[in-house]
Amino acid sequence: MKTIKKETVDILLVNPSLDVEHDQEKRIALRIDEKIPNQESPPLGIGYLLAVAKQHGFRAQFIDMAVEQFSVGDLLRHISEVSPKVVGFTAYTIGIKSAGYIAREIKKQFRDVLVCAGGVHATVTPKETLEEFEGFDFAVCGEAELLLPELIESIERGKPLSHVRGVVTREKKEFSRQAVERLDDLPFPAWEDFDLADYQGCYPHRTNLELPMTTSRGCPYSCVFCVRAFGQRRRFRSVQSVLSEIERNIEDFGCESICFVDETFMFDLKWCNELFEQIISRGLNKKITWSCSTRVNNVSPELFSLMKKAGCYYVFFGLESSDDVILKNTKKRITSDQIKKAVKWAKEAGLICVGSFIIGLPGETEQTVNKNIRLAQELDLYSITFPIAVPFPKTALRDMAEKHEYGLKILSNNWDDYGKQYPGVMDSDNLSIEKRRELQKKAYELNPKKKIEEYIQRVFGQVPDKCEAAVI
Ligand code: B12
Repeated sequence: MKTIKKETVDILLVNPSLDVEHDQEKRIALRIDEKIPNQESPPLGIGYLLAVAKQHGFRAQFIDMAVEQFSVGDLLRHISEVSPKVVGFTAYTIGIKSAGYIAREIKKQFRDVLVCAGGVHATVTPKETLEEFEGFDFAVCGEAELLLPELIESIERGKPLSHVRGVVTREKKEFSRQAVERLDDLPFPAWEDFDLADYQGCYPHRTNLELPMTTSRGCPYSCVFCVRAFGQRRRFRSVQSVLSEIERNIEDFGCESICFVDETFMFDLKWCNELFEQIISRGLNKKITWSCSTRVNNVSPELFSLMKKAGCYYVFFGLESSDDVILKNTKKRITSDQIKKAVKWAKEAGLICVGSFIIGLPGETEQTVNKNIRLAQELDLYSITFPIAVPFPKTALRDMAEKHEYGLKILSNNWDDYGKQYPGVMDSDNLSIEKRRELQKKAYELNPKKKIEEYIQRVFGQVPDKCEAAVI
């Protein structure tokens, strides 16, 4: 755990937790490998915001309440010690109620401290968030790097906030979602402000330190379950900028692996080939391993081989369904045939594959889930998850459920339920929530967690060098 400094700050960023112990347990439960303390990576958006604040000479601090084991009382005490001008919460939908509750507690004690909501939930539903949670003075809609300096300055000078683009107040009628056009102009995430030992990485990456990176923002696809918080226009960084950040991560932080967390990493194959070639020619593949997620169209045996050569350790496939009709209903724009081919090629190239099938997409029946379970067994990925579909706000899936399309219906509008199995947030006429849970249990029983050494030995016939050297 990092030592939290007690000096005054301009902005205090907070990842909320109401029940620190429970959230810690949840983190532990997510672990795939028991020997790795936890498997999360530091929040990239916060890393960027801290870097921008610093670049403009502002003092910013971040508290991850679950990681730092900060109770609400601890946070209130901390606020009185560091006197921030603004406290900004970052929250996905599953965290917004905690953020809203803590915001209200802050306002009760510190009337002059402004409190705002940022992150995915506030981005897609800024007005609704302000209506639902009285503790927030305003919300920030979209990517906040470019507006952050103006926001802090306006607060310091007592200027109205409503003129800051991307800031949404209860009174403001018109606002737009902010997007950074020139990603190369952003500073690299300020990992120096984190205790990186608290974050070991997203997946079972067997290295000392994995850091997340993104090479683009926005995704042109229209999968119905996705929020597309960054919009559909894909903006991307130069290969040079990405390489410089990798080098900085190695030199400054001793980073041993990178997890590319772009919504759609493999999009422009010419760009990808250039990045991979450059990683090899600069010898970075000898210093780090990396992972990414990819769609199953847009790939080839040659591409996977090049990725492997460039140090790729594993790939995550968003498979979603084994059934072509359901894939079509989901607007995923892939086929089951492409799924089989992509996994086969990736394994042949020596890449560890992980993936997920979503239970309960439009048109799903017990038979189609069983088909997914069988395909999962056949694909024999290192790790496969079977999340039950969640109709997040402003997704096409939620629209469908609200219109009762495919017999879908929403069971709960309580955002706290959106990250839980019980009571369940959506089901359909032909697949009840109980049935969804029962099939999920069956899916995991038939596709149990695997031991990585055994898996590598069995599938690739040997333990690759990186794994032998890896610290567990
Ligand atoms: C990478 C990723 C992850 C990684 C996170 C890695 C990391 N260390 O950051 C992992 C794998 C851990 C993850 C987990 C989950 N994820 Co996820 N994830 C993503 C993904 C693909 C990219 C996120 C990212 O890195 N963005 C890059 C940074 C720069 O953006 P950012 O964090 O949003 O921050 C910017 C703005 O939001 C804003 N901002 C953020 N915070 C704040 C705070 C303030 C005060 C202000 C002013 C501004 C601000 O400014 C930032 C800089 O521009 C998104 C898709 C997307 N487009 O968001 C899904 C996404 C965020 N994930 C999603 C979900 C559902 C989950 C899970 C709940 C899945 C699950 N069932 O387990 C978990 C929850 C984990 C948790 N701890 O709560 C959903 C969220 C939907 C919703 N409405 O909540 C998304 C949108 C995908 C989707 N389905 O559409 N995820």
